[in-house]
Amino acid sequence: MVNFLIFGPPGSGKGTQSVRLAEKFNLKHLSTGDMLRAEIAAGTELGKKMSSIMSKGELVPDEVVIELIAKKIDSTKGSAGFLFDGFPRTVAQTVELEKMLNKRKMKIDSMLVLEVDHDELVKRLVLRADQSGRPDDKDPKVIENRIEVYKEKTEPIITYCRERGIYQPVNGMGSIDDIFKRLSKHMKELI
Ligand code: B4P
Repeated sequence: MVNFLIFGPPGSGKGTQSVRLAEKFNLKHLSTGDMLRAEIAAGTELGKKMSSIMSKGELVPDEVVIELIAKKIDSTKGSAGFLFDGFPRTVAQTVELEKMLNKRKMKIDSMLVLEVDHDELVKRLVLRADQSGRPDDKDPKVIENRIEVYKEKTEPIITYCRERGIYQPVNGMGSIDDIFKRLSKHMKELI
């Protein structure tokens, strides 16, 4: 199994690229954002609790996403590996993910980091707000908060992964097809 993190600030294209990459390389795509939105849509107790945190652009508690991911890791069979999208988002989540994978004789093989200018991030999210109906895309202040939260709580994972030799920056500017080709090239080297 080969396991990838797809990483980057909100609006960098993680979700967009993950769907295509998972199909191309037969990877199991695990998006904690999608899992949390599914809980909200289903009206579960967890969804109700998490919805106000997410609509403010804050991170939900580490233990919540760790549990969601742990369940999926154990129930997945037949794929060439995992593509983690939007997880981990804190160093604590990264440490837990490593533990979960190590226990199952796996590791994080590569962290692909999409690099996108700030103005382009905001532009993409504002544009998406019209179609997605996501409360965290609708308010420009929430978008800015998500980017701030990323810098403060999520970006430190880059240093952590760089020290482990798995950090791979990728230019996330340009067309969706061009970025897909760049990401595919890096993934092919490992699969
Ligand atoms: P996510 O669902 O991960 O939301 P996101 O960061 O906005 O990324 P997303 O994948 O949706 O957007 P993308 O970059 O693909 O998280 C939502 C919330 O859930 C978080 O704020 C947090 O509250 C919570 N959460 C999730 N995981 C968590 C965790 N592990 N711990 C704690 N809390 C967690 O793309 C955005 C837009 O750009 C799209 O509309 C797309 O069409 C467009 N786009 C992409 N590439 C483009 C390109 N090249 N050109 C033009 N447009 C492009």
